[in-house]
Amino acid sequence: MADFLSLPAGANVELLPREAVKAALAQVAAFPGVQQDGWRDEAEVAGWAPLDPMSVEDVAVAPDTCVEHLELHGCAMVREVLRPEACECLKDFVDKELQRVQEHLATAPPEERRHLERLNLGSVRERQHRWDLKLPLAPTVRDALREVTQNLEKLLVGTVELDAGLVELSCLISDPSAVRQNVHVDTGGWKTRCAPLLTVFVALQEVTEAMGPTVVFPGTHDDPYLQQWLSVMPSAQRTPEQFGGGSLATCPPGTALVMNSRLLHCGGANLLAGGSRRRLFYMTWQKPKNTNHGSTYSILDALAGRYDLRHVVRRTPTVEAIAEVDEERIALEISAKKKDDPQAMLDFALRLRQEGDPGAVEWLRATGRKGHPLACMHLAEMYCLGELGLETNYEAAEELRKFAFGLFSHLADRSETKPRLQEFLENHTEVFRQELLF
Ligand SMILES: O=C(O)CCC(=O)C(=O)O
Repeated sequence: MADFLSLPAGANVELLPREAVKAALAQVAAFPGVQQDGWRDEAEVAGWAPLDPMSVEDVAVAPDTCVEHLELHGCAMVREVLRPEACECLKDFVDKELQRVQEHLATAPPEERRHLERLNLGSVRERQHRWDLKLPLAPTVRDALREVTQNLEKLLVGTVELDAGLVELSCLISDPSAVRQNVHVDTGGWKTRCAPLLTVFVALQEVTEAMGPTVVFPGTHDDPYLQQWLSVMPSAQRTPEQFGGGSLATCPPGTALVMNSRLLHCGGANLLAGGSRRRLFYMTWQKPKNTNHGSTYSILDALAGRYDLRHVVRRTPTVEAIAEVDEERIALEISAKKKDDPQAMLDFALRLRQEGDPGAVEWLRATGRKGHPLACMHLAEMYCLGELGLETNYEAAEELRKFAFGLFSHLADRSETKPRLQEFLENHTEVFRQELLF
């Protein structure tokens, strides 16, 4: 039993590659077609189209209406959150910073490249001609962060609360020839009690149709059926047409697109004919004690865990970091969020569990998918106790327990006759059929 508490030495951390799990899942579960218009009807009832822009004054004088709009549609546009001069300054800063990072990468020795890349660039989908540039808190960035946040203060406080943590600070850049992304969500979490993240994208120049604006699917953040369907759909099939076309977030410079992280969306194709560089400065806020697993968490390590909404909106001469932080916890969070070390992920998940954060369920599931038997055992225990939003379910607990033991034996088995991973998964379909690790 003592051996069982850790991953066997030499275990492959990509033990349960997503594709293999999905293949196993597809064999046991049949998903009916999506009701393409189901969520759009709701949007029409509101009478105020989802992407009809609000003004900064609307946010200040009628915050409740603006929060309701955001909660109903999962997105909202707000005009003039960043002044034109500030957009210009940040745009120049971003271009220079991207060039600096690219030059650095081009001259770095191959063994350092991967590390440098991870440090400075987020893992954006469809990387050709598209970058996710993590931003330092240089004065231009800091001032823009504060200006946007102050202008949206009541909308943010009304959704993620004043103590929300800053978990992303970055800029999406796409150049002509960038292809459209597949439709995706930034975080799942629809089966847990974990609140979604809130992302604010700010256009630093006009965004025209030819530049491949963000395409959003209003109302989809709240549709578990659709989210479940998306999670097993092959990426290539996730086209905007599959989900009813979507709405294009074209806009003048300085406009914010505020978005729930569970909303279906994608970056559009930046066309060679008529397109030009599109830069979206963005920040993501996390409601306290709601640590999602899915996000790419694009923020420089030096800034992670050190800024919250309360400090950023404060009318002080500069944006101050949180005075007292737990350095050890920040280090653990950074290492877990790289998502390549199942032990760090497990340690972080257990920390979240201790803190009463329902995100623990997502982190344990993700660590279980990485093949860590102990993550499955903790989940089993949480199903027994009905903890952090999970309903007590002894059958689920038993399936997870059996899976954990099976997994451990499979990992520990060094014999020639050991079944292939796919075979092992096929013999343990119940855990997938019941979606206990998703
Ligand atoms: O480029 C955009 O407009 C959105 C990008 C995005 O959704 C992503 O990279 O996850």
